[in-house]
Amino acid sequence: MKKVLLAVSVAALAHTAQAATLNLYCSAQEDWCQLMSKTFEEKTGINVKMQRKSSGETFAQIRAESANPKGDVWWGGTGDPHLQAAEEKLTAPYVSPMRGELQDWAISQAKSAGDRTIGIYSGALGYGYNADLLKKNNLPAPSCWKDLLKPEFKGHVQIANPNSSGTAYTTLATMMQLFGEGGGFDYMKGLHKNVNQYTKSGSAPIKASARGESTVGIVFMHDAVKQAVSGFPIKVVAPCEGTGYEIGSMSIIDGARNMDSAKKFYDWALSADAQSLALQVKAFQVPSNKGSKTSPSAPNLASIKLIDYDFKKYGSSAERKRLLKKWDDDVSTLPQ
Ligand code: S7P
Repeated sequence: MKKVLLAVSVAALAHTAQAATLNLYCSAQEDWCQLMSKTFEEKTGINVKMQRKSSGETFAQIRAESANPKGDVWWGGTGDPHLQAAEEKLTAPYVSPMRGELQDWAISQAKSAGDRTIGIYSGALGYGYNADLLKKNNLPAPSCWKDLLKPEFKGHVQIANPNSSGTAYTTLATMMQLFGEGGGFDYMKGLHKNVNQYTKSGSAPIKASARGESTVGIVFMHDAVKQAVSGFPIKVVAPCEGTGYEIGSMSIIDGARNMDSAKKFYDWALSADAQSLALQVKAFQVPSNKGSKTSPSAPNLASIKLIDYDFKKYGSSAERKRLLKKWDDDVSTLPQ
């Protein structure tokens, strides 16, 4: 009898252990996604299954799986697609007890989305260039967005595809806000002439610059700083006309199968300890928890000319669809 009871309790324990799982969709940089997963797993014993995909790709996956959700939490990636997911009710409302520790901009992001998402970090868009390649090609040092349209930069600029990448969608939306819709699309068309490749991931262009494969990479400035502090000859530019920024976000997926694990991860990911892990992988975004550690290498947002980014407009599903279609039809099809 004792043996039977023991077997039953061992089976019950195994079942509990199996049930403690978290399916994490991660849209920040790969090494940060891995560190967050591993640390959470060590702290809680919850088994984390993590998939890293760019922001636009993750959004498309969550939408495609909405009848039978497979993910529990979407952590990281630009805020616009998180807002679009909230609007389409693909993500679930949740008010974390950690909210009181956050910056106002992170809470505003939550409030504007009916608590279906929240800000976890912030960062300004810009670009970086390989100073050695610039010199080798006799190119003038760029300091403005418009410098990247100069004919001598033909074949020297890399940016991601805005359909898959949140970084590139932020760039598209930033040009609309800096130069107006007509001027913004003219800018994207001019840039297209100089682009050597549209990558899937937003940070890939600056990695290519670091490796000496391409001169300029349009990315979030913190992604360029990461390459510079890693010893590559990358110079970071905050464009003279001003620039857009992101509120990197986190959301719980509506219908998450592991809701308890999802809430545990969500609360932990908002803590100062979890957010301070970023520095271990040279992730220099501005953290949303006021008590998190920051680095002197991180771009100082207060010293950058930031636009008043319209998250409501550019975070709406209809506007994203419209802009991406126009980019697909009018820009990506042009000869280079
Ligand atoms: O690498 C960090 C980061 O720039 O990546 C996120 C980005 O959206 C993910 O890449 P995609 O552009 O490919 O979507 C940003 O949120 C984050 O700051």
